[in-house]
Amino acid sequence: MAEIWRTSNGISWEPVVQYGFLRTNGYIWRLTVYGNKLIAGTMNPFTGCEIWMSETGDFGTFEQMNIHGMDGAMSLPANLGAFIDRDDGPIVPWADQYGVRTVANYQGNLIVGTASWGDWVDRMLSQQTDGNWHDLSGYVGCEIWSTDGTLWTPPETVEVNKTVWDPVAQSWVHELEAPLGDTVRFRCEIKNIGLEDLTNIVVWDFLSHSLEYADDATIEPTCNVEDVLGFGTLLKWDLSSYTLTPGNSIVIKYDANVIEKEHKEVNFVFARGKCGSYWDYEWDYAVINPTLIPTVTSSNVTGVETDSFDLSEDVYCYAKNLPANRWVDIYVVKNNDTWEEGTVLIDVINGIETVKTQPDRSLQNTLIWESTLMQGSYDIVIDTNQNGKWNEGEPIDSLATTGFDAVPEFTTIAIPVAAILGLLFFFNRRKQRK
Ligand SMILES: [Ca+2]
Ligand SMILES: [Ca+2]
Ligand SMILES: [Ca+2]
Repeated sequence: MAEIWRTSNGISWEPVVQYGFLRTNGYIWRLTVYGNKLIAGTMNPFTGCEIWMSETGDFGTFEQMNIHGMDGAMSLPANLGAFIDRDDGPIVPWADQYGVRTVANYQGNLIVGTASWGDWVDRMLSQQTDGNWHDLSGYVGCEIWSTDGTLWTPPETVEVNKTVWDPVAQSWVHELEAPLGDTVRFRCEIKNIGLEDLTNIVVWDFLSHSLEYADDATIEPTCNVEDVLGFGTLLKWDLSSYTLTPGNSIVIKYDANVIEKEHKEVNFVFARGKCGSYWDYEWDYAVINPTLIPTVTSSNVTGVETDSFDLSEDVYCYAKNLPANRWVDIYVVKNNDTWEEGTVLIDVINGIETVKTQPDRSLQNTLIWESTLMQGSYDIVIDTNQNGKWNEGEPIDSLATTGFDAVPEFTTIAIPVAAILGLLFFFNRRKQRK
């Protein structure tokens, strides 16, 4: 995000603005002096240009003096695909005035000329989409604004909070580790913290492609679900039938399945509304970290990891990091060290165990094979999605080695060995007698 630095000798520099004023300001597009104030005009294609001023130029002294996008207007209906030269994807409202393009100090007034991008997108898309003219420029164009420099403070209107349910901590959190195959529950709260009614509310929630919407949101009307060019899913709730009085909230909860595990996922929610005559927006995000690796471990009756069992022993197993509160099937299969996606599971004792995982994602010590065992080498598989096949991410004890061995007991091997030793002893004695 954009920064402003200053120096008094051209050698040593210090920052006076960092992180784009903590908003989505990508450029400081214009700097000027007006009165005794330092004025910074930004480019902010997401929510509209901003103008900040400081009377000293010191770090932390800048204050916003305009409404984002000059009047908060976000009426440009742009396809998300426009960002990658395509004319598809969900339509999102974009800031009409995205940048402070030029400034002048004229007759005591600060004059600002803005930039708008409808025409640019039209021309870009026209080239890329067989001359199709989308007429975004028909909605908006650049503007000139003038101010006497009175500081304008944006009112507080919307507050957005996005969290995800942590089944272990039993609380709503902003970041969660979740295993592949898990179902996570999101909560989006949109609160009116302003002094007037909040209307025209629209909520956009972006799920990246590692997450799959479970179509169970706790609000009416249902959301519009759109694919975002293979990057994920955009859930859009048009809540214009709601009027949110000051201090009140709308809460949307919904489930999503974790279907990929490669990336840390940042899931955004944006809410826009009109408070009195002022259009405002706010956003928040929750992070899903699909890094917990599920495991299953062969164990004995006391829950101690065991890899070798007498034929007269019972075999147990325990597991960790499974999807919470989920019915799963446990298979004991012949040892396999070259597992492939979709391998059919054949239980050696024809009696799979179907059990429910704990809220903390564990599976307590569970009896999976009652004696007498058959001699051999085995794997234990937890079929998390109960489809009778092994799927990527389902735990195995163990993938590339033997899960556990069932071996004859000491007494049954001991007798033949003692007999052989006895015979050798017998023959030796006979030899000596000769
Ligand atoms: Ca194996
Ligand atoms: Ca499976
Ligand atoms: Ca084992």
